Amino acid sequence: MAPPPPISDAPGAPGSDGPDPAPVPGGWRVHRFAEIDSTNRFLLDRARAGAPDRTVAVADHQTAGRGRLGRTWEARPGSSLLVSVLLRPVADPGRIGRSAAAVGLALADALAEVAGVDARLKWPNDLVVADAKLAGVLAESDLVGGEVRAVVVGAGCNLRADAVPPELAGVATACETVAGRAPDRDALLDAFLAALDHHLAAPDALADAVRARSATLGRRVRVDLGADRVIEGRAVDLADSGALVVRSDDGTETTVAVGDVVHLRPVD
Ligand code: BT5
Repeated sequence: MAPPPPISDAPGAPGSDGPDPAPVPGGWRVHRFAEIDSTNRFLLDRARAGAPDRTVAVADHQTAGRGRLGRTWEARPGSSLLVSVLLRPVADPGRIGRSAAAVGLALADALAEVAGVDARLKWPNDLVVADAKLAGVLAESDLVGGEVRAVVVGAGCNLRADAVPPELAGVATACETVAGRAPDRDALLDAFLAALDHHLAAPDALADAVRARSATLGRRVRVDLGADRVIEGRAVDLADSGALVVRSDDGTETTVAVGDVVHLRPVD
């Protein structure tokens, strides 16, 4: 029997927002775009229109890539992996955080396998190499009357060195910079979707896998909670929900569900 085609070769509606493409192994339906505003925006609209679990969008370029909290994601055309996945069903409230964790972990697995890059997970949703940001993950949801109908998780990962916006040189990095060359984007996408399939099938193993790859656990951190609230202390645990537990110097433990973290001591 012939082996299944790689996911990246799937007949895939290039640049299309027509019907969802036929599924490939793993059940992924991959929409491909040369250019789009945001793959997350596209999949949230598809989600509201009833698109199925495991619909995927990949773009060479985004003109309005989204970060968290209204921030933007920027990358030159063709320099990055820009991918979003739509996940259903989402009955339990912890699912959004877990979906984001599964995506971050799957991307880290794929980077190790295909690019020879050892990326760590910086809470809540970054992939870093020696504290420089290699990739960012953004989870958004389709909420109807307080009920989560679908989660869309997007990841932007810098492959070529020119993916890094010039103003972020020094705080961000790319595969080409850390490994000497940029991996093939479609090979990385295939490995990412295969790894995501694996993590989604084993949700009970997810929290420990995230802890094992965490760049944040054990570190001294400053957490910006928004509204001028900042705490400082040691990151002592990751709750199964994905929340970060920070122990301040006076021993108080705070469980942080949403926030931005600064790692205060350099990596060993
Ligand atoms: C993130 O937000 O890191 C989530 C980024 C998710 C992007 C993907 S691309 C595919 C999908 N479709 C979308 O529209 N979005 C997702 P946050 O933690 O808020 O970080 C945003 C910040 O990262 C920006 O304010 C910049 O400082 C920085 N940044 C922007 N572009 C970057 C890049 N190429 N490399 C490293 N850092 C970058």
